[in-house]
Amino acid sequence: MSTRFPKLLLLVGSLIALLSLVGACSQPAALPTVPPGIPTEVPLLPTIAPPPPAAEVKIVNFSFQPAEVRIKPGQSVSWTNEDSAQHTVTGSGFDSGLLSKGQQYIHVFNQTGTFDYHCSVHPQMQGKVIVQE
Ligand SMILES: [Cu+2]
Repeated sequence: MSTRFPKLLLLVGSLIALLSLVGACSQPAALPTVPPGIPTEVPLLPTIAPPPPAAEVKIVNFSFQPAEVRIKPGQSVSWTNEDSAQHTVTGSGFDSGLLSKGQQYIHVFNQTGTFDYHCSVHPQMQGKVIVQE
């Protein structure tokens, strides 16, 4: 009996030591390992969403502002109608259709060149996209 007690004490002691060790190991894992605000998921594939437009044109007071923008091939231009009147962005190979107030049209230009466009409702409204390397 006198020899079992120290063994039992040793067993309990080592059990407590083991439990505190497990507790010490599992506790940091319960804490957030990534600071908030940093994305925890890294996409494996490149994101499908296109990059933001390289140039932004506003349609204001029956005009394209700015009337001329320069971008590189593969980049896009966005047009946002801020007039109450409907307008279009119509060029060779691209056409927004009627844009109401607040509507946006984005077109990607993959080839170099100068692309004139106009509004099909108001042909005096004209603009130009210059695509060059
Ligand atoms: Cu127009």
